[in-house]
This record gives sequence, structure tokens and C-alpha cells, in this order.
Amino acid sequence: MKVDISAYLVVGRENTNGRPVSKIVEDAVRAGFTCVQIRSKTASAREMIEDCRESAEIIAKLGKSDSVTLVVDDRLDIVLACREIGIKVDGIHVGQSDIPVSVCRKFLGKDAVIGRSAPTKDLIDYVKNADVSEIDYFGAGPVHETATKPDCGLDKSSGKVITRTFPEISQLVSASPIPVVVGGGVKLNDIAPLKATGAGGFFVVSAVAGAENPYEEAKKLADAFRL
Ligand code: TZP
Ligand code: MG
Repeated sequence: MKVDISAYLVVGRENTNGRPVSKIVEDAVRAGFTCVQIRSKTASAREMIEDCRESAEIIAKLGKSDSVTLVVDDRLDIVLACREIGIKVDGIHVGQSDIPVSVCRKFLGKDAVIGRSAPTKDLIDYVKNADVSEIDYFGAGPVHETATKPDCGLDKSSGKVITRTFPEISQLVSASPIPVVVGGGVKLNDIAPLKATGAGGFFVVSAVAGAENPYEEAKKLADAFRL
């Protein structure tokens, strides 16, 4: 599947203020989001499968199964289980300490979408030299420190969170042979400068999943990136 990372929602049960994950997915996709990642560090496997099922069904109901990509963070087992029971999950997003890309690719096949988080340290060198033959896009950030993932950008030696400035993101985008989606604390007023860096898209959790009106917030964000 060809992936459109321009407006990318990351969501799990811990991010929705008690609302169903699939309701947030529905609002975001209706508002023009093109990629959805189910990510939870607290949900059980069965709960994650259920969230994938309901999300895939909603994407299908909106007639967007071929244009909106549904991936799971980290959990190759969940992706495989979904596929086994007929739930359309398109791929996986893995970080630096997760299951190797080559293993994901072997199990998921050539048409799967595989995203990879760029590391915190030596970012530019990494994207220049990384083997990207089996990866569809890089994720990078954070733009701001974020309570959603407090260890994002954490430099273990200094204990400080390293955020990415827009000029750094521009450099990163130019150095990367594949598209880069950028997130971490991203809010509406970050979208214009982010777009100006040449990034392929933005990703958000709380700006949409934590919003009182997720549809309206998602629409503002998606429109801002595209206009
Ligand atoms: N990966 C890097 S930062 C992050 C993830 C999943 C969380 C971003 O959350 P928010 O609420 O958009 O700051
Ligand atoms: Mg991970």
C-alpha cells in the first residue's frame, strides 16, 4: 500500500479521555487524516485487536480502506493476529528498540507499510546512512516536550529532552532518502512552520485524541497542512 503520512493520528485507549479509540479515528479520518496508528502501552492484546477491528471497520465504512493506512505501534503480534482473523491492518511502526524492520518485513510482506522512528542522537547521520530499503517513512521529533511520551527525545546521558527546531527538521528532511513525519507536542500553530520544512506530514496524539471536539481539531490541523 502507498502511504500518505501528511496527517497522521496516533491513538490508544490511554489518550482518549474515556472515549472509544474508534470514535477518535472516525473523527480524524472524516476530517482528512490519512494515516492512523494504534498505539497503547496499557491495553491488553485483546483490547488492541478490538481497537484495530473497530478502526478498520470505520475506515471501511467511510470508503477509505484503500487510501487511509492503519498501522500498529510496536506490536507485530497484534498485526499478525489481526490479519489472521480478517482485520485489515496495513502495517507496523517500530522504534529503535523494537522488533527489527527486516523481521517485520519478512512476516508482513512487501506490500505492508513499515514506519521507523529515527533515533534521538546523531539523527542526521543516521538518516543519511540508514538502510531504508525496507522502510516506508521515518518518524521524528519531538517538536516540543510532551506529556504523552515524556521519554521522547530524552538524552539518557544528560537526562534532558532534546527537541527539534524547525531548521533541524529541514536539514533532516533534506538528508532523508524517504519521507519524514514529524510530531511530539505538535499543535495547530506548529503546522505552518513544519510544512515549510518539507516534512511529509505531522503526527499528533493529544491535539486530536485529547480535544473536546476531535473532529474540529483534526480538521483544522489537516487543513492547515494542506492549504
Ligand atoms: N512518538 C514520539 S512523541 C509521541 C509519540 C507517539 C507522542 C506525541 O504525543 P502528542 O500528544 O502529540 O504530544
Ligand atoms: Mg516503540
